[in-house]
Amino acid sequence: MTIRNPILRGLNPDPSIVRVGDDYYVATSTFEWFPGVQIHHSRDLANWSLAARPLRRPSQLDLRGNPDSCGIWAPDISYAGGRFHLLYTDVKRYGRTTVNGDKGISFRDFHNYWVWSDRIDGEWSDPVALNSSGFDPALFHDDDGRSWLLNMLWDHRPGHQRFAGVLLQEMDLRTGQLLGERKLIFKGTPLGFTEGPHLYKRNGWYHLLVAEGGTERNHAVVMARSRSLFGPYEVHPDGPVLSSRDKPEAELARAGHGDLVETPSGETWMVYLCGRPLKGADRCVLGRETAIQPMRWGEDDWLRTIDGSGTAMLEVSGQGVADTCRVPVDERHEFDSPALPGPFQWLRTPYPEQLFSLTDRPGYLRLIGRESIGSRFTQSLIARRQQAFRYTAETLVDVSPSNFQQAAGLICYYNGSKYHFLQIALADNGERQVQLLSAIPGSEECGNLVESAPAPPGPVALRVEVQDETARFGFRAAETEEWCWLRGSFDATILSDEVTRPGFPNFTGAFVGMACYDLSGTRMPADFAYFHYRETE
Ligand code: 6LW
Repeated sequence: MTIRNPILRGLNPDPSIVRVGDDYYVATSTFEWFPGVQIHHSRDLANWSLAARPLRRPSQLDLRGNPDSCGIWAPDISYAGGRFHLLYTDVKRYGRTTVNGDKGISFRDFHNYWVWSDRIDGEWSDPVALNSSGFDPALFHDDDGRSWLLNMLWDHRPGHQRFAGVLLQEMDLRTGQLLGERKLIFKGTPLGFTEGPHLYKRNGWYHLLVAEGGTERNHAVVMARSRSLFGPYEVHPDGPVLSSRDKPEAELARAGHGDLVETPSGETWMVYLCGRPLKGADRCVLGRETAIQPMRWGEDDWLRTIDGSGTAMLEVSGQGVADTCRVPVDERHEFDSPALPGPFQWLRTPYPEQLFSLTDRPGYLRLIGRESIGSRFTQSLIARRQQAFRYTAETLVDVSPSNFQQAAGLICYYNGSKYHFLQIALADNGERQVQLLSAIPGSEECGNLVESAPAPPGPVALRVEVQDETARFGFRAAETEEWCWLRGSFDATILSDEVTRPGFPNFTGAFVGMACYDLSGTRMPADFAYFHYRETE
């Protein structure tokens, strides 16, 4: 059987993996999207399905106010003492990256938490706050029964190395209390940007695995080892264990941020994040995705890729029976159940009832018009990840704006400064129009009205067709078959990690879904009869 990477197409970075018996679980970042953290399950490392989104309750998480691409970073999943343990960072402030290498103060706010559950799909505990010294927390359960918290250290001071290395501190696994002093056990290699630490013990060696080089094209998995938990750690003699930094033609670019798992037969596999830039634009519209490949331990007790080249592998042979034909996703949701279908998420708030209802009008997803597109608080936007370079998405919306401050429709969204929104709104003459708003970083902060056309009466079907770099938008009356296409095509690659205002993070990948706003504050309803997402590659 052949596994084709990425195993989680268009789904999320910073993977952490754990095996319990014959079940594997991978946890990934969800940023400002709610619920927090995504956990996928597999029994053969090839076929994966969504198993849980653990952070759902207001007592667990509130992302209102979090900046774009902040929120939940790099969860770490482990199993000890008969429980699943999940650590994660809630990033409240990103500040600016070192634009032009500026050496000013770099204040950022990272809060690390621990939650646990007896079952992966059970109710996870309320979070215990651990520390705020840096991001990417992880647990190491030593064979003496003690557990240790790792995280990268952030140094905000002018003229200091911002990625200041890896901290270690003992943690009481019953209470989450941190014990003793924190120790800096590794300062990183000249690649810099040391983050994503994980620890493993094998043959009396403590093996430290980190991400370095930054999450763009220089990303790498780096390892070091020591006979002592507290170091000193000797860096792998071959350099990065896995990276695409020197392989510009690699189909899996940006390879880094890994984690290891051992199979029941004793094989070691690594999950890691990667990016697949669009050929024509060198932009990752699918964001960073999760890949996996087998590794091998040498006689010298160092880990390497199977061929020792450190290359991220597009196809790997493994166990089990995989759907290697990789059936493109074709999902039509009719919203005929009181539960939001699995692929959909919303933004920031732990109170989804303020944004939508699946019961107010049975058979419809009712969005409640709230704040503007891009609001960091209460924005009615329900969407799913774009998971392929070519797809169509279609919905049918029944909405009657009564003033120019209200609109609803279909949205291709990355963040508040990067989206295409095909909305139904009122023109100055009071007639309903189909309008396309596009927000492009570096142009007008919140976007421009780039196209409009009279809307047909009654419910309106809205459609987007994305073919690699280009998107086109259409609409029709509910009872007709003929699509009316807006003039021209639009740049789909805006919705990528690489297009940005200087110095801001872009970590989420692109989404497609439904949105509604009502700036007049009367909470206008917009009823969506279905959402059909179909991949065409
Ligand atoms: C994550 C860090 C990283 O916490 O990006 O690529 C951050 N690595 O390890 C957000 O995804």
